[in-house]
Amino acid sequence: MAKKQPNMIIILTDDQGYGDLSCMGSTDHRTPHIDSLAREGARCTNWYSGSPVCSPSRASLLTGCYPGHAGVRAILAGHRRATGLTAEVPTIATALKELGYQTAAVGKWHLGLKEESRPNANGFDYFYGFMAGCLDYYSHIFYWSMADGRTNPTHDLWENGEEIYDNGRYMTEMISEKAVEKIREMGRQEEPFLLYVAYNAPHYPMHAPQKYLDRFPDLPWDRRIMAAMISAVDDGVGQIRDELERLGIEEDTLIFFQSDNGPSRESRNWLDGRGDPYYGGTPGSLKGNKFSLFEGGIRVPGIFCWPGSIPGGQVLDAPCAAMDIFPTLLKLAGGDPEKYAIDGTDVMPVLTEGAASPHEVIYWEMEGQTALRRGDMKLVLNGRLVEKTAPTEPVFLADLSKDPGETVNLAPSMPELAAELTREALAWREKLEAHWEERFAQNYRSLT
Ligand SMILES: [Ca+2]
Repeated sequence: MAKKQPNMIIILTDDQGYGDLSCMGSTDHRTPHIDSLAREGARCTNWYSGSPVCSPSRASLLTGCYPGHAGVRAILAGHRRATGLTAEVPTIATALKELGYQTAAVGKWHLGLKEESRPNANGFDYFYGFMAGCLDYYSHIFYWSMADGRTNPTHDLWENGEEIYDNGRYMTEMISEKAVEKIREMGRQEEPFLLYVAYNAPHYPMHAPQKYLDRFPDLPWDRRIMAAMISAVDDGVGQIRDELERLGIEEDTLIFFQSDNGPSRESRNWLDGRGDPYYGGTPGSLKGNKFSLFEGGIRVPGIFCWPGSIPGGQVLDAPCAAMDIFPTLLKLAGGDPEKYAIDGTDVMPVLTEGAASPHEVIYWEMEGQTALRRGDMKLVLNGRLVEKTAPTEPVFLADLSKDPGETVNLAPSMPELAAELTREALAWREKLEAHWEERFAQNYRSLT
């Protein structure tokens, strides 16, 4: 019999492509532990992130809102005054804490560095990790903005509000170790826990210890480092599961796994000085990469595992999104999603009863791009494939049931539907812009 209020573990990977797990069809990666979550749980093949980039995607996951309703619509800066999420928009940690949960976040935050945007100010009792967008895996220094001269390299490793140093250790292993430690500590208490484990792998810089590289001796170098970084995460997932088993709380604990956005082709992935795109990650058969509102940028692996409560071995194709995590977890904890101004919906009926998607429409926006999915029809306005490129078409319409790779633009042959969906997408965007202007824009004008 599972505990009345289950423990919940959210595991997030960073810039990990739809195709880069063996359970998602990869033939050259090996991810046995993540695959076991899928085998013993439900693997969602139409799971979506809230955004094709880091910060808005995380904001949507943690708040249950579209990024524009959560107050985070762009990749946030990495200096220590950087604005981001504020307590004005509650996170799932805030909500579960009110229901008696212990709450902890381990790994990458990327939702702001100024005091009121930090994890401890947004519902997490405990935080260990870093708060900027990425970091050197061994020195734990944020080097991202060096080239533009605006930000100096910044050391970025924290335990709650205190800066700590642990130079030379591999970040992925540090995250796994701390996650296990927190499970051991929180799992022994009477109160249930929420643990958010946000790996920064396989986000650049592409670093992996030799022991993981040695697992993939025959792959080309760019693919090999990607496989090694994900393999290190996979080991961590195994350690997390082992700890739950050791404590005998597997059936009391729901695990959710997803990636925050599609694979990055940014040239800064690659340290060979040529500045050319990196091809180590793959969206599988989907089109587009990180930054794109085509499927490759936003459709991500989504896996739920809760032995005894969510039937195992399921492969589900109902379109659902990261914003659904907040209401789903809240309801399981005995809370009422109706009390929160959110955009997501409880997806337990999808996971346990084979129900259809609770969403008639799901929307996305990223700078000049706007997109929606209604049923199997997907519309992308000004869609681009990667960052800093021109849109491929002003209006792109695809039927994902027949063409998940968005290869054929149906807009010319279905002009009425294309026009109708365009009006709908633009009306949503207009409303969101007005809401943003009224509620959040000022926060960003002063300090980003
Ligand atoms: Ca990311």
